[in-house]
Amino acid sequence: MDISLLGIPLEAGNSVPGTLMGPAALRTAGIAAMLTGLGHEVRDYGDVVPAAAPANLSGQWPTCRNPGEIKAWTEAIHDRGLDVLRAGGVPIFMGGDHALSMGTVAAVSRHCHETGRDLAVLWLDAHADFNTPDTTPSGNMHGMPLAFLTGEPSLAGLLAGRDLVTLAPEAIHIFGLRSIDLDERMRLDEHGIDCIDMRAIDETGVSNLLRELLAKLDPERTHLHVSLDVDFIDPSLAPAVGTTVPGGATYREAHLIMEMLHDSGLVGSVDIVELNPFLDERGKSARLMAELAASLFGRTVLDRRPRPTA
Ligand code: 5AB
Ligand code: MN
Ligand code: MN
Ligand code: MN
Repeated sequence: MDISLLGIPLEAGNSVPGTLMGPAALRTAGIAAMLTGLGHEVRDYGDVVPAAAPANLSGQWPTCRNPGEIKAWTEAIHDRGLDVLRAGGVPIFMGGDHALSMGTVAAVSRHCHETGRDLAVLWLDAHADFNTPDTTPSGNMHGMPLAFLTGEPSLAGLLAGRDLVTLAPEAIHIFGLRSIDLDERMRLDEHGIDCIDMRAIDETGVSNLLRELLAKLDPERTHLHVSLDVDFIDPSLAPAVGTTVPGGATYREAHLIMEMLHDSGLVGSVDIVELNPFLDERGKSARLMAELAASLFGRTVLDRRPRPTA
């Protein structure tokens, strides 16, 4: 398989500095070599560079932090992401905070529209990222990408001059939830978004829930975009994140999800977001995220055994 790496050193969408080092940490953890070792053709496209942020956008978005930067990044990520998608292969977008998904998923959505595929989005996250400038408790725009992508009018100006192919609420599956804001919860209900929280995972198990979800997708038409927020994983395993919430996915749950996604053959693009190496413990979160990427692209435990001779 052809895999494209694109670094997105964004940190304007959150309030803890350090996610700009995320792409470098994933590279240092050896993500490219791991994927190459599985037999894939890996091409690293380097990092997205945004245009200068337009000034004076705080008037348009008074409740948001760094709206000008986020607008400049969203446009640059969308344009570069689209180039990478059109070049073929499966992109891994390496972040960077989760506001980057406004650009990556917008690009994927446009690409699916152009190539006649149905887009489904699996959002692996402790949070729902469905706030708007009106509901945000923090002003941090990494809590808003799913609102933007579903066409929230107050955020539409973040992608000027390119038509956003909006996501239908039915296309979104949030998995791993354990921290939602009050107004955000009302919005999720209103839009009827599929939310699988940690209690459901505890009671039913990740394999049953994920199998059920994947069975609903048409294997002939679906492009599945996986957006993996580091805080989906339990903070004891992945401490390198500014928004830790206890009670996250275990090591085996996270790997099992990746293995099942690989087996489905549906994954067409991936975000790995929110990694903040400044908060890491001797690289363990970065290494875990790189290893999860390897599982997502076919690494299995059994493959390490010597092949039986014929
Ligand atoms: B993340 C919170 N809901 O809007 C907000 O890490 C947290 O991309 C958002 O999932 C977390 O500020 C955004 C309280
Ligand atoms: Mn997130
Ligand atoms: Mn999160
Ligand atoms: Mn986070």
